[in-house]
Amino acid sequence: MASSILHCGAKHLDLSRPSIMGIVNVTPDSFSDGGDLYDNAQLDLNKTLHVIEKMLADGADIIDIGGESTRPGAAVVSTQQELDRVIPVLEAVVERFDALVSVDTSTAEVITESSKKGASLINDVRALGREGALAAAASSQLPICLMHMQNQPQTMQIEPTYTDVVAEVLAFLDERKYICMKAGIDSQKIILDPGFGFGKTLAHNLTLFGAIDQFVATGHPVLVGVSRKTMIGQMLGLENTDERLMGSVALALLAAQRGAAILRVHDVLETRQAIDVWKTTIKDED
Ligand code: 8Y4
Repeated sequence: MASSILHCGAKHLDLSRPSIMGIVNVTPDSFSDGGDLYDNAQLDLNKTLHVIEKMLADGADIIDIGGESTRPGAAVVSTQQELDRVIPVLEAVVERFDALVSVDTSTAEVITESSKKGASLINDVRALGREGALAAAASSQLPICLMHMQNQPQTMQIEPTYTDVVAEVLAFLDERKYICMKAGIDSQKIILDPGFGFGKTLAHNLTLFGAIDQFVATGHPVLVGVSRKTMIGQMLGLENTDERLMGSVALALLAAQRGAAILRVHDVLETRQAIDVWKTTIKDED
């Protein structure tokens, strides 16, 4: 069984109920919601803090700040650019709010600097595969989310291929977890994520979604990120990301019911309400 408290530096996360991670993209070129925090290619820090304040009021447990877009075709960011985007927002949030901040990064320097500036968690779509990231994460002593991706963001959606998608994703995460533990990362601080949409067809995503219980059975907290993704567009025949709210909330709720510990979402209020009505119906069964 996963422990019900995740220690995140000076703070902690209660895992006895599903946690909501609100997405904050500090990139001018993000797929779904990037850019709206920008004015003339300049991040509006005040607007960003208002968005975050609302997410926290709406019931977010964690704020996930990312400075690199992983959309296929998105511009490559330098380490300095990523630091310049993420660190000021992290510092401002830590100063103003008593919130858990997760930093969505694969870059060693960003991991190290974020941990010094009060980040509570590292979220890496490359599962600490980049040069120096493993050592940086180990030194930070923060919890780390290891996500599965086939190939690289630029090429991952060209022709995703698996013999057994569930077995391969589980094996990849198990190997990355073992490498983390050898590097000195506490097993209790490892969060696993199948990586919906990262080098996967709709069929792969659906098979993985149906196997969430197998990820939960590892005993690690499981993070699920499906919010507004293409898989929902494909299921419902919706091109526009802003039409994917209901599908996103439904899938998040299903993931939580299947044991997902952390839901990474754009729409915090709606997801919180869905989770809360579900929890109310099972209160007496606890
Ligand atoms: C519309 C909306 C279309 C969003 C595409 C997207 C995950 C993640 C992302 C995830 C973890 C995204 C940083 C992709 N997804 N981190 N990050 N798990 N741990 N695309 O599933 O949201 S970014």
